[in-house]
Amino acid sequence: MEPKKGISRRSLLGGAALAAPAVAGLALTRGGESAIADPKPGPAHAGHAEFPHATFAPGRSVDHDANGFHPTELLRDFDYGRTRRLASGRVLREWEIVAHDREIEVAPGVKYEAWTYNGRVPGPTLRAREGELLRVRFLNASEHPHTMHFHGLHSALMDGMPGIGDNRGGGQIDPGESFTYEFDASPFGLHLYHCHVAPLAAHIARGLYGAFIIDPKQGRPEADEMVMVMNGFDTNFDRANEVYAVNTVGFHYVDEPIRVGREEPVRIYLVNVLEYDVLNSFHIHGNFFNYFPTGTSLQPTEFTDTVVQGQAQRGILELKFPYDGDYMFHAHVSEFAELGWTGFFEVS
Ligand SMILES: [Cu+2]
Repeated sequence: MEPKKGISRRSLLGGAALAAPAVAGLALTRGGESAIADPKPGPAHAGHAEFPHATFAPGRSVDHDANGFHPTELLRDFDYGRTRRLASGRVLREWEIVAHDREIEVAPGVKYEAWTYNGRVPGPTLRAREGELLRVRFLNASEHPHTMHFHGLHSALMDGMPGIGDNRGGGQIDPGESFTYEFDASPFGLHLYHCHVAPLAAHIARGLYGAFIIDPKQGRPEADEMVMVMNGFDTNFDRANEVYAVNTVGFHYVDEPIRVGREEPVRIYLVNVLEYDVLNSFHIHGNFFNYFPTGTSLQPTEFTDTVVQGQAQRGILELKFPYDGDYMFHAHVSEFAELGWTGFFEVS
């Protein structure tokens, strides 16, 4: 299908994102119209924009305030909800999630008509502890029908599937409707939630997803914890992504490297929600990590520097950085890396 707008995956891959960031904006144009970058060269940018692989638009960043969320803050932002103890002694944990339609900027100058949970993409990282009772009140303030489909153990009525439980208020949640999902926090591990209304690819790709962490009863060892949701954006709706990222904004962690301490334990909750591509991956430079697939065992299965995930696969990475310096992390699908899925750790 012919792209509707001036940006295409092919034109981006042939452009400055790969090889010529000094020509600010020029190679990112197609048919003479500016696609992503402003042709005005910007001021020298903080972070790593000077690296030759760099960024979509040197000197420019997205308007995080307008987006209403910031990928650097979102990285370590865990939503524990509200808790109270039931008469049985069990902890009840509750959240309120509202679906909104909202335009977001996924690369400098590239706007995307997203559908969001609580106004952000990815949605809030919901975090609970194994064995708790969880309640998620979902209000659909979008113009489209949606649901919240959680990965985990629960009854069919709580599955967020259109056609199941509609007569009891669940199933598909139409605009203006609400529903409260209730289920046990089980099993411990790293999970996710997403909308399950058809066409599914479109509802997920628009931004309706988030990470869902269930901590084991005994917890995990102290660490600098962060969430990385690997995603992408089909900005011209041709069922191929133009922008790839972790936590939505392409090259954000190149512009603002993730600061970590040398020899400090780091734990990454890595989730792949990417639509329209079969596989995604994570690779780190100059280091190795222990990998816990789905986080459902406390024993790692692999000590590696690269992991591959299909859609909805996820896993926990634990590592330490033994040396100071800047360490790249990126998809080891080179094409994704060159379209935004690249970042840096800054170790000191
Ligand atoms: Cu939806």
